Amino acid sequence: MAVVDQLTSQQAIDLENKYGAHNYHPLPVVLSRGEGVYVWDVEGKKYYDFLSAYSAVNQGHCHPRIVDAMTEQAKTLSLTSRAFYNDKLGEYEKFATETFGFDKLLPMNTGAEAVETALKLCRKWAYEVKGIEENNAQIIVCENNFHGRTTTIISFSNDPVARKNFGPFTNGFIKIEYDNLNALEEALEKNKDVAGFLVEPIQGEAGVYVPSEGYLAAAKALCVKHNVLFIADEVQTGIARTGRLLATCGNCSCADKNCSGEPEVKADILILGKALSGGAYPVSAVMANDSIMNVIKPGNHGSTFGGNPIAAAVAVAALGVVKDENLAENAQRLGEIFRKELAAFAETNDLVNSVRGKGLLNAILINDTEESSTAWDICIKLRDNGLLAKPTHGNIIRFAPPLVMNEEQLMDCISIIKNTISEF
Ligand code: IF1
Repeated sequence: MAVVDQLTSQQAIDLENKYGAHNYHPLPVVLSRGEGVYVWDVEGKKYYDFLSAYSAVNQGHCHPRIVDAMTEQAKTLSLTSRAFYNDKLGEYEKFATETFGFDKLLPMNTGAEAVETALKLCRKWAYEVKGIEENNAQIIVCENNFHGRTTTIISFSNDPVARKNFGPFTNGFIKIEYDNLNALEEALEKNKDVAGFLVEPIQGEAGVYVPSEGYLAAAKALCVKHNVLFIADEVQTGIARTGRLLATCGNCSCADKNCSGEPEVKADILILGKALSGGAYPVSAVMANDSIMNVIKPGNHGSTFGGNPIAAAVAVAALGVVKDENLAENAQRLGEIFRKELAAFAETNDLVNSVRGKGLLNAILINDTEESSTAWDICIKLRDNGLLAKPTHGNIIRFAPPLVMNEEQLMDCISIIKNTISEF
């Protein structure tokens, strides 16, 4: 059988199982096309995508403006490496730093690489600006974090599945409870060598765990007091997902009237990935002001593909879509409808305990144990009914559709979700 023939779902699954490493356990659906909020499987069945590739496809699948920018640039110049300048990178860096309110940007490709970059930047700043003695810098992280898969990043994960038999690990991290200001204050007061505090504004993998109101602002204030860098991993929460351009608002240009936000939360080091490209291409970035970013000198850090012309053109288009289509506002408005509807449903349904989230990053808690297969079974039924979502742990289902969804589509999805769960 030639690989170019259209495979059935089962054939595609069999190929992956036989020839691919088994590092995932995908929901059994084989997708071959996407447009906006929809994806289609190889048999032509249409689904609402409620994962958005873990919030990478905020702008919707195959957004024409992003695809055009990518194909145009691919035909013109794809990669120069950073051994030479290219005519797209500077333009992108200007646009992105102005959008998010930072002096400088360091371009990378994946989220994990950007987190690594932020950690290196923070350590270097600690030694060269803050004056911590070399090799002593500590970075505070949170329990149940998810920041990626590299050896250093899993060094401070507490997920046994992600860590087991991958040691030895990297030192220099202090783990504290998330959403606990006392724990942060205590860690800062006990250790004079703290360089940074790395935090997700909402913990995604932990099950869309939204911290208490005011937590991030107070944490930032503690960091300021102790001359410690506040490092926001907005790989998942960033780029309009939570109803604002950033969950740590910064120079928010989301034009959102509800953006009382917590503007004083602005990160010292901001980490973006995923939706920075609208899911079209791996693009990640670290942003900071000069007093921090200028510790990085030629040769200190880099990447063959980081800042390549396609990535730059794609990111400019992807950020343009977020602005011009008011995706932050839309996520804010639809998110409120989604949570209101599902909270009301939870009142009447024994299987759904509660709904939580911000903007269009939401999750429902299923009334069963983490070891149960209930959430998985519901996701299979949702698939049959035309909506794709993935459980996180055994009893949480994450709902994160593309932000280009309209209200009518959302109401359609809400009835699919309610009807499916009612069938159980
Ligand atoms: C996988 C979760 C989501 C991230 C934050 C950095 C990264 C991620 C806050 C690394 C990546 C992903 C990767 C994906 C599963 C996933 C995930 F369930 F694990 F938590 F999105 F919800 N910081 N998140 O969420 O970015 O290197 O992957 O580009 O399979 O590992 P990356």
